[in-house]
Amino acid sequence: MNYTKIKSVFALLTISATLLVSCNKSEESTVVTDTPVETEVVTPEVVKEDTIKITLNSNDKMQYDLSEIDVYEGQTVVLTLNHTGTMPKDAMGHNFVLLKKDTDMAKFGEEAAKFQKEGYMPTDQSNIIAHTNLIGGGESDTVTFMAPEKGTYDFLCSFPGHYSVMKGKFNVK
Ligand SMILES: [Cu+2]
Repeated sequence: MNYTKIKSVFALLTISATLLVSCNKSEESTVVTDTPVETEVVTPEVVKEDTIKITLNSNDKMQYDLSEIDVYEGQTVVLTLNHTGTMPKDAMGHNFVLLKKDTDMAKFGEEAAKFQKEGYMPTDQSNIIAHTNLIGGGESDTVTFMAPEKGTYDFLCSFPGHYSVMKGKFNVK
C-alpha cells in the first residue's frame, strides 16, 4: 500500500483504522506518526443512553447533595428529588426547578415566593423547563422531561430564601 491509500483508509474508517494502526505499527510507523490527527477520528463515539436517571437528595439543613447535574442533549431525564429530613414542607419544603437559559434566578425566586399556595410555583411558567412538586421530610417526587439543547442551565429550590444555597448547574452536553 502506498502512503496516500493508507491515509484515505484512515480518514474513512474508524474501527478498521484502529486495527490497521495496530497491525502496521512496526513496519509503517512513519505513517502513524505522520498522521496524529487520526487518533481522534478512531475514538469510538460514546454510547449515550436514551434515558438518564438522576437522584437528587435534600435535607433539613437546606441542602441539595448535588451542585452539578450532567446529561446529554435529547436524553429523557427522570429526576427524583428525595427529602431525607423530617421537617414539614411548610417549614423546610424543597423542590427542583430547572430554569430556561438567561433567567434571572433572584428575580425568579422573588416571584415564586408569592405563590405559597401553589408550592412556590409561579402561575407563569414561561421561565421553567421542568420542576417537581414541593415536598417535605420523608417525601419524594419524580419529574420526567426531555433534556434541552446543549448548554448550562440553573436549577434551584424555589422555597423562599432557599435558592441562595439550594442551587446548581444543569449541564447539557
Ligand atoms: Cu428548599
